[in-house]
Amino acid sequence: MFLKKVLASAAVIATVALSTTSALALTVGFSQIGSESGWRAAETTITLQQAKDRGIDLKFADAQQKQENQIKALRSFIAQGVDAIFVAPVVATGWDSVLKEVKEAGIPVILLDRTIDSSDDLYLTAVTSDFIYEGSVAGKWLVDAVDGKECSVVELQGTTGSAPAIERKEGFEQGLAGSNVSIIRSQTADFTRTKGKEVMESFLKAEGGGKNICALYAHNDDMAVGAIQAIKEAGLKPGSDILVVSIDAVPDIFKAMMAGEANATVELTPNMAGPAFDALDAFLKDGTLPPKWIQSESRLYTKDDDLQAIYDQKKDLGY
Ligand code: GZL
Repeated sequence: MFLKKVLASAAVIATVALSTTSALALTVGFSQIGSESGWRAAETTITLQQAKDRGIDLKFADAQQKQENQIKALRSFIAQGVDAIFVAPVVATGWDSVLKEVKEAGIPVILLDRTIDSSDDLYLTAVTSDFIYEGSVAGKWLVDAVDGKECSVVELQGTTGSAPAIERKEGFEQGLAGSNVSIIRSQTADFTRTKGKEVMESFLKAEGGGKNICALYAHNDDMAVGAIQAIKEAGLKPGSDILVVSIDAVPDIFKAMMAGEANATVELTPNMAGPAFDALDAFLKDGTLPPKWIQSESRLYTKDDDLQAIYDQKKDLGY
């Protein structure tokens, strides 16, 4: 009888301790843009896994590419009393009002993979790449690839009004400066494969079936992969008749490069959550303020790299 009583009370103590621990588990609201690209699918997978590994209760909200849904999600996170908010802002403007509400609620905000035009006192830090640098790497690669010759480029832009679309365009133009490479057509395809194919079809039609087009620059690999399909359907060889350079370094662009259908990509890590959670931990633990920008690496991959090995390393990351 005595032993039973001891075991019962030990079970009670353990339950209380566990519930107390889980009650102390951090709760983070994550407003994700959507799943418009393979890269973003990987970012979501990695963020969910990072939260799980760290024992964090992650409240996930998919905005289906709409800013109003993100703003609603942020207000819901305030109402839920989360400890912190991560947001991947679909566009760069229109955040001041809701971020002031979040600040008044005393909830730290971390931006993932995109920046905003708001004052940086409205967020703890932004974990992103340097979009201008990415664009300039792509532009310089193309200038080298055509070796001084004239080259007419068509450009597939990312989501209109998003920081990566604005700055990858700016960086690419900087990379072309002083060369004989010029952009003859430029239009958004919203970072998706479907629209990348559609817009590339319109470019091909408008440019003599593509014979006037020397190269394609796409702000992400997904639009490039869609455009590659359109180039092939027009009877041309992507990667040779029309050079292809893009950004993200997702597995499918390595498949295209191995098939000779794409030429270069600039890597964007999908693991923005790791540095974000680390910065949040330090801030909540002892008030350590992170830099306002935590920059992720950007490196160029071309046919000179071990494409199969890189594909094998990336293919299981949730793209
Ligand atoms: C860039 C990120 C972009 C990716 C695209 O940091 O916001 O959004 O390059 C994605 O693939 O749609």
